[in-house]
Amino acid sequence: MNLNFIKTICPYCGTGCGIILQVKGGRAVTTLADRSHPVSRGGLCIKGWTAHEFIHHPDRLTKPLLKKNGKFKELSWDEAIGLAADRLKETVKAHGPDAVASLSSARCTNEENYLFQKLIRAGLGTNNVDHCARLCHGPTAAAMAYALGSGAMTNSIADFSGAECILIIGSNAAETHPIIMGEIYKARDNGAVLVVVDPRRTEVANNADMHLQINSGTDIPLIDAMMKLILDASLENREFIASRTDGFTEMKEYLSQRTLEELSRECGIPLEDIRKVAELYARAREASIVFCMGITQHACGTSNVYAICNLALLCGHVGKPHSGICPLRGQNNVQGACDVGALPNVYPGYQAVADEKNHAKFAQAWGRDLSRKPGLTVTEIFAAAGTTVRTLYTMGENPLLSDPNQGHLMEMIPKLDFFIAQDLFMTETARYADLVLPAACYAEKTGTFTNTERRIQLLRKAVDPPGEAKDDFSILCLLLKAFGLKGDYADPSEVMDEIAALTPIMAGVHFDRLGTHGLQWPVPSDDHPGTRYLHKDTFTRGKGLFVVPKYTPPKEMPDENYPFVLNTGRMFSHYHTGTMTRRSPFLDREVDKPFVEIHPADAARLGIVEGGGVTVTTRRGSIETFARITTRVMEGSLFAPFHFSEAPANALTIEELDPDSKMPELKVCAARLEKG
Ligand SMILES: Nc1nc2c(c(=O)[nH]1)N[C@H]1C(S)=C(S)[C@@H](COP(=O)(O)OP(=O)(O)OC[C@H]3O[C@@H](n4cnc5c(=O)[nH]c(N)nc54)[C@H](O)[C@@H]3O)O[C@H]1N2
Ligand SMILES: Nc1nc2c(c(=O)[nH]1)N[C@H]1C(S)=C(S)[C@@H](COP(=O)(O)OP(=O)(O)OC[C@H]3O[C@@H](n4cnc5c(=O)[nH]c(N)nc54)[C@H](O)[C@@H]3O)O[C@H]1N2
Ligand code: SF4
Ligand SMILES: [Mo]
Repeated sequence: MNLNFIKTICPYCGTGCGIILQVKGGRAVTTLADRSHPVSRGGLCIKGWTAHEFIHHPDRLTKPLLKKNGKFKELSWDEAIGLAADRLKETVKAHGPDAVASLSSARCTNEENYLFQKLIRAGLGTNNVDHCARLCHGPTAAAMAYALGSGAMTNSIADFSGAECILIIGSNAAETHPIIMGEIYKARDNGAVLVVVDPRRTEVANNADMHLQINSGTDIPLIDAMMKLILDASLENREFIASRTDGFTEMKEYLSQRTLEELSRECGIPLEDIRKVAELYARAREASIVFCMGITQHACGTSNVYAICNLALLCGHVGKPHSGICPLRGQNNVQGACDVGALPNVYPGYQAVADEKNHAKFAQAWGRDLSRKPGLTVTEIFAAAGTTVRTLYTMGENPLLSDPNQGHLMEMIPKLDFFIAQDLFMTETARYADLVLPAACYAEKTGTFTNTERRIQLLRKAVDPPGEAKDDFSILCLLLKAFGLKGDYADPSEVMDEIAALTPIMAGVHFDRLGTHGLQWPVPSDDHPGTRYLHKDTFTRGKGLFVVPKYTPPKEMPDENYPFVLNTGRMFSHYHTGTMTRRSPFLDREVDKPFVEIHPADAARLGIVEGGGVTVTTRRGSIETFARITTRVMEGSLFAPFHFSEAPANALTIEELDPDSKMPELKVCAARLEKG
């Protein structure tokens, strides 16, 4: 039997590694690493190596399904599309366009996300389109766009290896961005100092020169103290501050209001350690800050990111090679989904909906009158289910496991008049849907994904979708036609040409230019080679802006009844809600059941043994899981991954929101732990 080797992109994290799917008899049988790939260069992590394993799983959805009397029945695509379009139109007619809300997908291609938001904006007339970026780097996008003019990672992955100092704040990159971690280790091998700020002693922390084991949610006091110490030692970059920034006077005034002792006490790090790190960062010729969910998933997430930007501006560590502010984007195409407008307040290319010029431009291009009102965010959509939001359409999201306070979602989703879910599998969320549309996975389609360093890369079709499943592109084309919009695109490259024509940062992006290396936006014209790092001579907004952060301690702190701090997140071998990784035999063998990390002293006190059953309870709910006794967590702290539907961490989490970005405080709430 013939073997085919198809070069494509890993469907998991935002590193965007190059994989080669080996296809035999129409089935993807092996995944190989692509040595010619500019980022991964022949490396992959365990999830990449097994990226073929879920593709042909018998649980894949193969037919559209409609729920009748509580049971799903198959129906034809014609019926399914007709029904979806009718129900969406009826909702608009009866309750107005804003009664429809939608979630697009960071797992889907740029072209699919573009078509999705076009359908919602031009077809239905609402801006109610959002996606999981809200629960991820929403605060980053908000803060960096305001302070620097662009919400994206400023530098490239290849820049890490040349840095002299790398601060990793709230990122467990060794497990969550392992190939990028390899570049960071390269920097360390070249002599760089590696400092990790994390309440847990993660694998990254184990491999660092210094680990600041901070109290959860206190990054602003820590960074403020660093800035004060840098100023006290006159290590700030005066020339950079004078020529390239605004707001420094206000920043100094703000910093003068707190004492170093107070700040050190608050974050739990001795002043001498803070001083050492501050000096290492400020004195380095080139220094990068890497951050992720430990920074963003707090009720002061946006301010946390302002604090990071302030520190980089103070030392002039941005706008040059090997230095920068580097939010590691999470999902394979979360960068792209944001870039092409799957957000309620911006059209493709971050062009604000509220700006009259943009409104006119898109209304003309799409030939429809568009809403001027920014739409609802993920967290607001579910709060409004059954009242102002009547019909929901989700593509490639599993909010029942990924949104905070699952119990609330279970209560709200059934209040909808109609719910359409489009996924590869019958997820926990899809089970609540009225209409389920079976979608093709990454290996079954073409299009582009944009990785964390803004690199737009080609995805190539390797195998056919199972049964009657269709790629999201084809499903969206059918729906667009049902709404009288253009739906006869020959292929995704034609959609990219449309995106390019409307999106200045991607104006020069066309499929025939993407080759094996892709292109890093901004690509303002057809002959532009792409951009390795942003803000070179001037910030996208002109001057970089110091912004005084608003520190709020975590909303729910431990007390007598709930004495533990519960932290949630990820682990190496599983990915999010587990729809794909838990169907990979290899990954499932690695870790096949849920767990919670507990400090040995707490375990001893409560009589809990390694691997023993425990119950974790918060004011929202309770889960039964298994104990992992480890000094990775501090005494009085717990850590639970959210990959396991049988012990959903989000049954426990709090909905407290960051007012600036609507990010929930997923990293801190108060919990109780019991044996059994
Ligand atoms: N294996 C795997 N890889 C993934 C994913 C996955 O599900 N599995 N998901 C992808 C996605 S979408 C994302 S967004 C990224 C996320 O990647 P990461 O952000 O690296 O992952 P998390 O485990 O959510 O959290 C990172 C760290 O933040 C720390 N933290 C918690 N609270 C605080 C705090 O107050 N301050 C500081 N400084 N640190 C804190 C946690 O202890 C944790 O070690 O990973 C991507 N890669
Ligand atoms: N407690 C807690 N909760 C969290 C977090 C945390 O750290 N702690 N992190 C948050 C973060 S950063 C994120 S990014 C979110 C992630 O939240 P989600 O995006 O809801 O999680 P995923 O499991 O990635 O869900 C994606 C869905 O898309 C489907 N899918 C995959 N490929 C395709 C495709 O090509 N087409 C279609 N139609 N469907 C597809 C998958 O089967 C899956 O059901 O979770 C958030 N929730
Ligand atoms: S690092 Fe991310 S993109 Fe690379 S193989 Fe692993 S999951 Fe895939
Ligand atoms: Mo994420």
